[in-house]
Amino acid sequence: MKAATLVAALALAGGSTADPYAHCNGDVVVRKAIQDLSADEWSVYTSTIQQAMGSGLWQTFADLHNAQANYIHGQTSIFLFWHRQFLKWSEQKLQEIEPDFYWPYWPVDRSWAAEQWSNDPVWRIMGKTVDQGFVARHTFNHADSTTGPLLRAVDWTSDLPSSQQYAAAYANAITSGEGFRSYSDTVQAFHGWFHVTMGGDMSTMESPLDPLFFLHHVRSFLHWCPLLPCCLFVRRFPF
Ligand SMILES: [Cu+2]
Repeated sequence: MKAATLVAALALAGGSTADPYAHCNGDVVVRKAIQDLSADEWSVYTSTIQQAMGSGLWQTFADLHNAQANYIHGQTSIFLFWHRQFLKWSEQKLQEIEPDFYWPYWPVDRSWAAEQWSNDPVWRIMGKTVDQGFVARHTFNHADSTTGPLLRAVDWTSDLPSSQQYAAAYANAITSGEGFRSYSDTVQAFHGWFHVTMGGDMSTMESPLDPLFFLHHVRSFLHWCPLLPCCLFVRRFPF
């Protein structure tokens, strides 16, 4: 974070400014829930990803994640740091295709019960599978690209971590004195729960092949917002 931004953010924490985003240097974008995208934003979102799948860029995302897998999960590094940078870098690569592209998020923690998230409208775009296995004939079926067909094996009966659980992890990391390492590890465990529930490609280290990866990771990072005052809104930094 730029020093000037940090100073202004601290001032914000003290409630001394009327404009809650003035400290974001005017370089502001609203990072939206996927259900809130306009028709034009949907078009940008889908067409950009489809182009990336067709060009091989999308496979590059998954290959990088896979190649680094041993270093970016578990205890050898802090999960949130690497994955935050990964989201930002991949977003910038996609903006080279379409400058108006931004990662949206899926706030599944607010509708965490199985009967809620399994019936979310997002599946009309993301390709809900009735049977286990191939996700056929949907927006992001990239069977004709270098990546091969998208695979899912969703456990439609599994509840997911709730906003209350994410909030408790944050509070507990502070009150217990265990700090950010503990918080990051808990968020990593929660996000792993999502990966396992979706199954298929999402349960492997090639999980960025599935656009669900990005929808969920952005949501996971938004729980970090109390530490990063501009995180929902600023273009350049961070999530
Ligand atoms: Cu990962």
